[in-house]
Amino acid sequence: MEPGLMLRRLLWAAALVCAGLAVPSAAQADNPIVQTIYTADPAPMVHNGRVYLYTGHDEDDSTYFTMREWRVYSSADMVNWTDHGSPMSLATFSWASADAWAGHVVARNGKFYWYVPVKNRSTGRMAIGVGVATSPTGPFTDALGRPLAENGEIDPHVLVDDDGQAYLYWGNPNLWYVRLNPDMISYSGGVNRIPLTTAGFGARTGDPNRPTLYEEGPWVYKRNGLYYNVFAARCCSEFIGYSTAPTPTGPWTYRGTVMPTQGGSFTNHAGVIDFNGGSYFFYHNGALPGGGGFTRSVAVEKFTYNADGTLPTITMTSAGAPQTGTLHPYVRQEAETIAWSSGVETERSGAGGMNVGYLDNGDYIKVKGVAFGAGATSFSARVASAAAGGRIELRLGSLTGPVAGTCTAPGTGGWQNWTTVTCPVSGATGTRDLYLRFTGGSGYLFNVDWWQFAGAAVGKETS
Ligand code: FUB
Repeated sequence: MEPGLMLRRLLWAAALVCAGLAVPSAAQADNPIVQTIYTADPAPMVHNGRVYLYTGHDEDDSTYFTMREWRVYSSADMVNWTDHGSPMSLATFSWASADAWAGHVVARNGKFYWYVPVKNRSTGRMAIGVGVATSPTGPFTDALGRPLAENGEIDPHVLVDDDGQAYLYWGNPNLWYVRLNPDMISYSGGVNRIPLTTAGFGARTGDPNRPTLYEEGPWVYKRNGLYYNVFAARCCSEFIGYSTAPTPTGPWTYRGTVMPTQGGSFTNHAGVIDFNGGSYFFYHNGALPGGGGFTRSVAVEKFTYNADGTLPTITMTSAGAPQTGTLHPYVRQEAETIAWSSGVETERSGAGGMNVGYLDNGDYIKVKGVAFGAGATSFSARVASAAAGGRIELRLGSLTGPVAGTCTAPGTGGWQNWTTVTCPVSGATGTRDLYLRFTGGSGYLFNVDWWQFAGAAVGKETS
C-alpha cells in the first residue's frame, strides 16, 4: 500500500477529532469530497447540468505547498463525484518550474480557460498562466506559451460580467485586476490595483504591513446586481471573509465572516456556485487522515443567502451537501464515481478515463442514492488483475448491510487486461446507498473500470 494512503487510513478518526469535526459513521460522511488523494483550492464550475470541481493536489507527506498538478472531478448530484484525473500539470507550461497553486476555470467561446499561478522558471516569480481545452475535463494546453501576467502574486479568478466584459482578479498580498479581451488570453487597460482599505476589506491588527484582512484567493461573482468578493482572510489562521460592491471594480465594502477559522488547515480557499436551485460553498480543510496545512482536502456545504443578500456564517461538516436527484444504476457508471471510499486509489485506465485500483481486502466504495426502482437482477463490472483477483460484494444501505450479490473478479494476467464479469442480484430495490466492498486474499486484488446493473425499469434518472 502506498505509504501516504496507509497514513490516511491510520489517522482517519484522529484527524477528524483534531479538525474539530464529529467522527462520522461511514454512512454519514461525504466530506471531504475526495478521499483518494489530498486536494486543495476548490474552483467549482457549473456546465451542462454538472458541477466540475477543479482542485490542486497536495502531495502526500508534504511539508510545504508541494503541488505539481491540478485535478478535475464532476458530479450531477453533489455527492457522487467522478474522478477525471489530472488534465493539467506543471509540465503543461514549459516555462513553469513549481507551485501548481490555486486556479479557476471559466467557459467561454466554446472553450474552457484555466487560470493558474505557477512559478516562472526564468524569473523565479509567481506568474499567471492560462490553460485552454475544448472539454471541461481537458486535456488542457498552454494557451500562450508564456505568462498572461506576472507580478509575483497568486490566485487568479475570472468574472465574466453580464455585458460580456471579463475581469481577471488575483493577488497576495495585494489585489489586482485586468480587463480581459474577448479572446480571454490577453487584456487591455493595464494592470489595476484594488485599494485595500479597511472599509473595503476589514481591519487586521498586529501586522503593520497588512492593515486589512484580505490575504488571497479572491472569488468574485455577481448576484442580483451585487458583486461579491469572497476571499481568504488573515494569514495564518485563515478564515473566509467577504466584501460587496456595486461594480466589478468597487468600491468594496467589507461584510464580515463567511466561514470562521476551523478544520485543521491554516489556509482556506473558497468557491461559490449555484446549482439545481441551491447555493454551495466549497472550501478546504485538513480533515482526511494525515491532513493538515499542507495536506488539505476539498469539502462542500449547501447554504441559503439571507433575505437581504448577505452570506450566512457557514460551518464545516463531515456530512457535506445533500444529494440532488439520484444515481442511475442501469447505465454504465465509472468505478471512480464515488461518494465515499476507503483504501481506494485511482489511476489512468488503458481503456480510457480512469479506473480504481490498489484495492486490498476490505476496501470499499460507497455510491449514494442509487435508484434501483423495481429491482436489479444482475450486476456487471469491468475488472482486471495481475494477481489472483477477488470478489465485489454489493451491500445495500451500509457497509454491513444485506449482500445483494457477489461478483468474482478473476486474475486476467495484467492490471490493464480488462474482462467483464456478471453476477445475479436480488433485493436491490428502491433508492439505496450502494457499497462495493472488495474482498480476497492478501495484496492488491484487482482493478475496476466501470460497473452497471441490469433489471427492472428505473425511476428518475439524474446522473
Ligand atoms: O495551495 C497553495 C496556496 O495556498 C493557494 O494558492 C492559496 O490560496 C492557499 O490556499
